Amino acid sequence: MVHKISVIGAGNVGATLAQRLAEKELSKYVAMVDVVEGVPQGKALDIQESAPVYGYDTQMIGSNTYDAIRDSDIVVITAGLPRKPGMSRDDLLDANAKIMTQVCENIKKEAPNAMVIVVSNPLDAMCHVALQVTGFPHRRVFGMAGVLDAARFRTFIAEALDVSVEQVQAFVLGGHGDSMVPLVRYTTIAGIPIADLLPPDKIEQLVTRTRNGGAEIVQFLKTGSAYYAPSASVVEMVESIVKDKKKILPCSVYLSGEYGINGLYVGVPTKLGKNGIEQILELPLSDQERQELNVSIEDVKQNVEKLKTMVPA
Ligand code: NAI
Ligand code: 2OP
Repeated sequence: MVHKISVIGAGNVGATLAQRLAEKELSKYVAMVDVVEGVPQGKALDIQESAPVYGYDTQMIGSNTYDAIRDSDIVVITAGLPRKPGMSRDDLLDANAKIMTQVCENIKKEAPNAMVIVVSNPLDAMCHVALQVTGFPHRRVFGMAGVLDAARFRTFIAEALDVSVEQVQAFVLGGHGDSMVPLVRYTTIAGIPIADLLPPDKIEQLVTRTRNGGAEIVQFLKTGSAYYAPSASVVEMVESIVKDKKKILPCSVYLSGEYGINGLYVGVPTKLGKNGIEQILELPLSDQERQELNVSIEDVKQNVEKLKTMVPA
């Protein structure tokens, strides 16, 4: 157990995440900060009052000011706008870059030793803002997306084969956008390659559904985007750090030459432990996978280029 985990943004993802963290007792304190007065306080109290029934001793803090996150071990950023039907994640760039800048200035001041997990979209570009504003080492600033995208791919595969989702392993590379790259060749069911169990056209359908997984939920909800699977995905990352499990998880990380990419946040397999990103794993890619990754990288690069005109260096 660590001392404190803080969640910035007490909206759908942030509050659900705070609840899940509290229930797992991964830290003594879970703090939530939001700009809307009363919301983090009310949600924190509500989660606290579930503790006697559910059985946990995590202490909840809700606040509109950043002294609440002082000395956090981990800070998760979920502050920002979610997309609405018809919007892409990239449409959030301008507004969320400004929110992210303000949030990260406060994290730098109040929790200078924290690990920062970015959730706000567009994810990979927001990681750049977080790195630039905090000035923290690369291993302490990374983003959640691949765990969620892989979880969606795993869900659809398990459904198609009518097998336990626990036995489906999958990896999704690249940026958290429509051009993400579900890696079919590295996807297995109880160790059996998916290509041995499903025909190519069915696999292609599942890949497409995964790429559109976020939009599928937005179409249903209409007023916001997914939050149950996203918050569960952050918990898997936090747990790997807190318990030093060293799980291999896809995270958006700053690449310095890996996969031939320099100075860009992209989703790749990483080892996640008590020091944050402890290793970046370089998988051999086929020509087609490489091509698809290049398309995804270009999309991330375009957002980062746009950021340079918005966020002061
Ligand atoms: P939401 O609208 O329910 O919650 C966002 C919260 O941020 C609101 O409570 C709002 O008051 C707060 N906020 C706004 N400006 C703030 C500031 N300056 N400081 C502190 N709090 C501030 O949205 P939701 O559904 O929780 O999504 C949050 C973000 O996470 C969105 O950008 C969404 O696109 C992204 N997301 C990313 C995922 C991923 O896989 N990386 C998955 C799901 C959501
Ligand atoms: C998702 O994939 C909105 O990025 C978020 O659901």
